[in-house]
Amino acid sequence: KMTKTTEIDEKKFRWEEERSTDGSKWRFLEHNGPVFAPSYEPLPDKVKFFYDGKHMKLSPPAEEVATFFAKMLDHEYSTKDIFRKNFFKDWRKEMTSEEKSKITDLNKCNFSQMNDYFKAQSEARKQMTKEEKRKIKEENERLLQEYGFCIMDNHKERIGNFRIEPPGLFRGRGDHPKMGMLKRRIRPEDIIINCSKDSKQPKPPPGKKWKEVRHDNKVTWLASWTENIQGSIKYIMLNPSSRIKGEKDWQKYETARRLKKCVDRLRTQYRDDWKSKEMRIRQRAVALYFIDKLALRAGNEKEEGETADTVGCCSLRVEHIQLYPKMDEQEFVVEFDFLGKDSIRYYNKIPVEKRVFKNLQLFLENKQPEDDLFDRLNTSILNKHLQELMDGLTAKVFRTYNASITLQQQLKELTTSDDSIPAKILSYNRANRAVAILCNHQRAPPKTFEKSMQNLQTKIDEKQIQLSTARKQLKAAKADHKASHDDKSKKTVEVKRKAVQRIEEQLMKLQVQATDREENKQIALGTSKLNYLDPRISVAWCKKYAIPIEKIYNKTQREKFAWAIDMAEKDYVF
Ligand SMILES: *[C@@H]1O[C@H](CO)[C@@H](O)[C@H](O)[C@H]1NC(C)=O
Ligand SMILES: *[C@@H]1O[C@H](CO)[C@@H](O)[C@H](O)[C@H]1NC(C)=O
Ligand SMILES: *[C@@H]1O[C@H](CO)[C@@H](O)[C@H](O)[C@H]1NC(C)=O
Ligand SMILES: *[C@@H]1O[C@H](CO)[C@@H](O)[C@H](O)[C@H]1NC(C)=O
Ligand SMILES: CC(=O)N[C@H]1CO[C@H](CO)[C@@H](O)[C@@H]1O
Repeated sequence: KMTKTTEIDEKKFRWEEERSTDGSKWRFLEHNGPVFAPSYEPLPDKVKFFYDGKHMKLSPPAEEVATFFAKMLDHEYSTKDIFRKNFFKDWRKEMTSEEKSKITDLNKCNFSQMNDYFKAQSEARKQMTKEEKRKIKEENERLLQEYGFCIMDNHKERIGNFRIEPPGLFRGRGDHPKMGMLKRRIRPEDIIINCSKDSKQPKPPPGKKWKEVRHDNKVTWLASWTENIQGSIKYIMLNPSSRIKGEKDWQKYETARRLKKCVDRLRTQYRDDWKSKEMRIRQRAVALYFIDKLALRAGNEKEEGETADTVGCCSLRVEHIQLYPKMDEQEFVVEFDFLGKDSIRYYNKIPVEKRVFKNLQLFLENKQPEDDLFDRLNTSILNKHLQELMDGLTAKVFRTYNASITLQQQLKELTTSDDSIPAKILSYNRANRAVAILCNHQRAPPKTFEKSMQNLQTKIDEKQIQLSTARKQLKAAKADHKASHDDKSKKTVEVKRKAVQRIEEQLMKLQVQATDREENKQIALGTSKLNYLDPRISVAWCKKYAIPIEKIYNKTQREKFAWAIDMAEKDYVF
């Protein structure tokens, strides 16, 4: 078992930053080595090889190489002179001296039983039962989990090609002069391992040794060997997509997690700044409060002016807010109404702290509706200030932080362990919706909304009729059993009871789906899911409640979040 990612400490995190300056590619590399091709299983005795018309039992090494040729009998290669010549030469090297002296002419070899045998086997594979297929899938999954990942610095990374190719006959492109040569089996003794000194080094198979173990952090290969045909060096490397793609995403959420650690300090500071003697500092502090509390955008200088009249926090104008010393039962209420990014209306009424309210009144003094609310502030000033507060901090980090922490809290609040899977997924979507509302990710109801709701309702109605029929049948069966008390009627009762149960479950699923769709009418879940929610929270939730990940992430999303899915920690806390 590998060291758990969470155990990799802060030190290694700092290495990450140093590493770019000293030319090394990594500071820590741990993996379990390659997966070797399964060893050769001799053919059953009934599968015979004939030389010059006579049966001959081959030694296992010679037989193995013979099977490579036998498998290719139907292929054009096996008729080509160079291929046959190269094969025969290499095959003879694997033979015992007795075999060598007997087998001198490839044309006298009869591989047809072997060929038939492999054809039958491949037929059988196509006819495999579900159970057999499942077993194979499980075994592949086990290998993937054990060998398919490495830890490079503080990342768990997918390895591209951790399985070593099985031996066989070299084909090459076109009329390659080496075609037909034996591509040797790669053994542990051929493998150079590259990993870090302080990692758990991969173990060679029992009784075997690696050729060498190196610790070269200037390269990203995990293992290498020299293949025998061309003499070229082969490498086991990381899956190219995982690191480059995942790293930026991962970093974004790590930054948000760093904000979590220092947000209290920032809050204390901006509250102090509300009392500053300097107007520019007060404005900055109130803007920061909005960004923190309302997940407002800073306001993108580029977008403003050019496109529609959209604003962000720094570019709010007097006309965009209304102050109410008292509204309904609440004091110091601010009403926001403006067009935000992508011309989506932002409308919100929230009570604010008294000092914020007083400051806003001050900012509004002697101003016209079209004047800037924060006349001493612009986006670059605010962003610069954020940078000073915390490395990498932007308004977006506040959104990411608030969205992720809200999802985590909501999931905890809404999920009930005894719920069915559909009910749990409804809870998940509700938690996701809470975040989308927070981020103001609204949408117009889709055009097809009414129609698809109607379709769903029809299905529900049909299911309900089906259910009442099934219940009647169950009742009748029970009555029948009461009268006769025989085994047959008892069985019928059981069958009918199961049917009722099944239909009830189906009905529940449809009803949950309808609720979900209705609640989702005007909210776009995709944006927050893709951009603001630390996927590790969702992955951990799925793990914890045994929900298949496919239920919450579709294929594209699963690819984007592969880095988080691979890490899959049940007790991950944002
Ligand atoms: C090869 O052996 C099979 C029997 O296993 C036989 O039917 C076939 O005729 C043989 N082929 C040749 C070319 O001798
Ligand atoms: C996130 O935003 C909401 C809504 O504005 C706010 O009430 C809440 O305090 C924020 N949560 C955190 C942890 O910052
Ligand atoms: C923001 O304000 C600062 C200081 O007043 C000024 O130097 C800078 O040019 C302004 N930036 C923009 C984009 O308006
Ligand atoms: C997955 O969902 C997103 C919305 O979040 C959508 O844009 C995308 O097309 C979906 N992809 C697939 C393969 O269904
Ligand atoms: C797989 C492998 O061996 N990778 C590198 C390990 O380190 C040596 C140098 O020490 C490199 O030459 C290898 O390419």
